[in-house]
Amino acid sequence: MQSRVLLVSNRLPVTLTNGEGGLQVHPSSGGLATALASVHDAGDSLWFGWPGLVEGVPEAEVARALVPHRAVPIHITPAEVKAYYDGYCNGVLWPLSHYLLEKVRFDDVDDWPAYHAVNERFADAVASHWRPGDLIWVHDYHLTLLPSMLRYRCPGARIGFFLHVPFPGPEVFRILPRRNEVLRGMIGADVVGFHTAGFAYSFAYACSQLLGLELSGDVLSDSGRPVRVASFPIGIDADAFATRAATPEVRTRVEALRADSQGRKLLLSVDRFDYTKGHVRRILAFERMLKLRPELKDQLHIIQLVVPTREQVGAYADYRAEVNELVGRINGAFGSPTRTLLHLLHRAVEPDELSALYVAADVMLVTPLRDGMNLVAKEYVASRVDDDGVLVLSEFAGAATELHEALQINPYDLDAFAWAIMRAIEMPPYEQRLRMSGLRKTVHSAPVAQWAKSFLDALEQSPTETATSPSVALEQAMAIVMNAPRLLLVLDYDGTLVDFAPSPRTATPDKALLELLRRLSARAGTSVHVVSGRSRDSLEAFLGELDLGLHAEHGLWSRFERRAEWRSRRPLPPSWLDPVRSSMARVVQRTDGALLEEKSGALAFHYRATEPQLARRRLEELRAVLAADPQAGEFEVLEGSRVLEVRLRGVNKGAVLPEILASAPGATVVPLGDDRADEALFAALPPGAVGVHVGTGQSAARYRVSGVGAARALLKRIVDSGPSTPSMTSLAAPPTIGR
Ligand code: GDG
Repeated sequence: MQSRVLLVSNRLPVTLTNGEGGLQVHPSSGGLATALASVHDAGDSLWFGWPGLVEGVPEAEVARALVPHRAVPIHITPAEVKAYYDGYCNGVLWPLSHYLLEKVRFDDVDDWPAYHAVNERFADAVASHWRPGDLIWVHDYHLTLLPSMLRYRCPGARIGFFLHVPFPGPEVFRILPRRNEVLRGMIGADVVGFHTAGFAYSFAYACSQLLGLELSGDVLSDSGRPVRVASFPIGIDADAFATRAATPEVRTRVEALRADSQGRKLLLSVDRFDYTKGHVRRILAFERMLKLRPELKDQLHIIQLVVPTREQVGAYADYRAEVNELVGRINGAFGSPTRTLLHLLHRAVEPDELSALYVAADVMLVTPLRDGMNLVAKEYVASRVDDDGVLVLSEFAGAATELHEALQINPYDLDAFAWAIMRAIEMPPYEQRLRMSGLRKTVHSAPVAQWAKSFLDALEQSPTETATSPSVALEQAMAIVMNAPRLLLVLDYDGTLVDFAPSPRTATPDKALLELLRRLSARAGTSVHVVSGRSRDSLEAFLGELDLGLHAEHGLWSRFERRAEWRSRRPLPPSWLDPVRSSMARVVQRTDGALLEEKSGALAFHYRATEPQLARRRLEELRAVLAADPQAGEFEVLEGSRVLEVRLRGVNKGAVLPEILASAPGATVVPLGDDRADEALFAALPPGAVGVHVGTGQSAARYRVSGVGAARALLKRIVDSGPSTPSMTSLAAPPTIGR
């Protein structure tokens, strides 16, 4: 691997504090920091992230202190820590990803703007260091918007995104009010990685259902730009854990721990004090077990190491209180004045101490309610150099997809959970060996360095996008556009002026859009045309009262002025329409959520609301039927965003352009479009035209903006640069209903 890597995560691998001895640098703890260390230590990389709150130290000094660590600080204000980190990251995205919906705080109005602003700050910093050829690797749920923000800033960049937490099932993800923004942010990457194939599938499904993207194999198509979605299960440095487990320092600590346990079996758990980690269900399972087998209380010593985490987030304080109360209850009921049954150690420990705990534990309980992977499970296994010990593992940890020889449990099923703990305590040595040797093989076979390498290899092999001009170039073009004596705006409708809606019929123009178009068409020297795949009726109903040129069915029909007659470019109806309509109608009838749109020279099979697997099967069927049609030579099949359209051969947006250009000679042409259908328009543009692609997809357009909001903002600037017109209130699109 030759390229320089720009690593980006919320936290830097080192944290700074400003104490009595001046600025101090400490290593950050946690799975992500350890995992990426193998890439960072290997050489040519820079790491961008938050160094922690270092108040009272000039930013330049902080930056200087981080230079030896090849780290670039991104500063976050105390107010942002509250709204971005505690609020949106850990009050919304974290509980939602772990299916704990009652913990999600949806209504804090400051959280989302802060999340967006911090992502923008990261984007500016990374973009200012990026050089062509660099790989950018963005990590985790704190930075979901960053890949797309970088795609606008760094033309042709290779961008990877890895999510360390679960991607929830699509029905859970749909609850998130900003779901589309988050998905659009992530698909700005070339490779989007997850710990399991299940998470990858849920993400692809959500993109398909909510954004209308097509999935083929493990590649999503963002208007033709491939986005690879795949699983890259993270590993650990198993050799390092095995080596540490055998050192004399660790062995001495193990002896001490065993002496403390006084011949009782040691049951261990190690987790951040986080409600996803399942402490409550685990303690309830102990209680259930001890009620079933009270004699076990004298044979066990239970240690739960709970590492302090996110102490300022409200939901965590309630959780800590609940756990403490349960611990009191169980020790009260089953402990004795001389021996504590369950020890809750509320602190972080040194690596040697952690290793000693792993080695001393007869049974390890890793039982989260949900977990992206869970490295603790793997670390315990790697530390069991004698092939003994038993791992009890929640089936809801990503690690469960790899660690088959663990005793897997459902933490919600208390009875089965309690029985599994008993089975672990009493497991004969030969079965322990059998299981543990299998587990160790798995953990040693996929070290963490290999995880990083396979992700970066996939990223390096991803096709590079043709470099698109960044926002600076668009600004220069806008200066020309705004000063041009004559302007010709050629606008697509769906996906450009309005957002994707559950049904094409519901994507009606809102008041702000109608006002924007009215003012654009009234601007001196400006002609506005809308070229859409929609039918005449639909365009007439949506935009008929405005002074626009309208072009329906990709330019098959045109109406150059308000109330003028529509004229068709070809004789209609085409001969193939009836038989093809019958074949398509038969498929639609058997496809939940699909609908057939009929136009004069085209038929469109819309499947925005169809379950993606079903849609894929029906599309295969439909393609085969159409290819075998005796009149196939007369029509062409075009696939767009969740739509397959059959239409007259040779009708496309590029074919209508010459006539539109002839209606405004000498004008500067500004076309805007988001879809594959708009590429025919971009390909046919005269020199000097300012083609603007809307979104992150692949495009021949020279410029791009991020989405419908940005497209409208650009049009508003054009309006405002013309002779003065009454001011508008808001141009923001209202939230789309349903999807
Ligand atoms: C996220 C995802 C995913 C813990 N206590 C101490 C300590 N640790 C270390 C462990 C382990 C790491 O922290 C925890 O990693 P996990 O994977 O268990 O959990 P999260 O922090 O929630 O991590 C998770 C991970 O990202 C990686 O992608 O697996 O699903 O939630 O390495 O050893 N280390 C020390 N003292 C402690 O007291 N030194």
